[in-house]
Amino acid sequence: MVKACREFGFFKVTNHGIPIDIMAKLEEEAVKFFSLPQVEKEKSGPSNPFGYGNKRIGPNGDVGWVEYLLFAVTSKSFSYTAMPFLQEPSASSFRSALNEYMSAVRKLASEVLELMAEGLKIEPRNVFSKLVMDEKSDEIFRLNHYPPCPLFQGLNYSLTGFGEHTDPQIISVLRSNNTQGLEIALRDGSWVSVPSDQESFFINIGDSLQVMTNGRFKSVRHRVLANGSKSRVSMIYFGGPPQTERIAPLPQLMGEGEQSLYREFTWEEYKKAAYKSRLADYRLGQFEK
Ligand code: GA4
Repeated sequence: MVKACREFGFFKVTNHGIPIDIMAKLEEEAVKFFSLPQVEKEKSGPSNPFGYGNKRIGPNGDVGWVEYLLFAVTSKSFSYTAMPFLQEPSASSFRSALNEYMSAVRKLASEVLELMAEGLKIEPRNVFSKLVMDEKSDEIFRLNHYPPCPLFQGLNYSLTGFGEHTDPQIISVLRSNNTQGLEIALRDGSWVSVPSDQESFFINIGDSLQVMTNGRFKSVRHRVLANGSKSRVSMIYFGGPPQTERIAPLPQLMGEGEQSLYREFTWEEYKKAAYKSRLADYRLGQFEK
């Protein structure tokens, strides 16, 4: 795992013990929502920064062939303020699917983070996991729908579903249906397509974990290409620390005389900077020493 985090900032988790039913149920609810008439969906939008979004990504002009629901999670529970339909009694199955999925995936993220600490031989075992498990942790949840784009079917050209970027948080856990599209960048800048696997989870190292490991782990640049004929549905959990948390290399990881590659900042500051940036920007650049 440590090798994968150093080389790719990315890996796949199999045999995780989370019943496929939990993923299938949430996927079904997501598909139901994205199949609603556009006017209905728009009632929960535009996303700024939470709610229903269509083609526009973030506040600075990025676009993609994607529609999505972005949820804020505060004190471990979903906030539906931007999404009136989810407050209706009729949405109770959607809400329970979200809650069930979220608790399973948060636990998985925490276990994976503990294995990372173990792999790095640092104590305590929960140095990373305690940040996302904290009552005040800053968690985001995202449902993405990449509709098929028939115009591009059979053509040797691909449409960007979600443009290249790294995730600002500590860790992201992604699950998608059986439609391909996710690509990750290798260290030499080449792009590799990740075969879809609806029973597994994919882990992205985020910028904050890169900083906490003083660059040992790399946040992974990734993107999604839209498919000509099949729709892709993905669900992503983003685990961030509490707003006031200082993001800095862990002292127990630093070698003798090793200096931090980054100047000090809090998660709140980093997020603020992220929301001022374009999707593809190298956001850690302005925090490097
Ligand atoms: C990338 C990771 C998460 O999807 C996200 C994204 C957020 C958004 O879609 O609103 C951002 C993007 C993400 C990074 C830079 C900013 C913010 C769009 C954008 C241009 C929810 C997040 O936390 O950062």
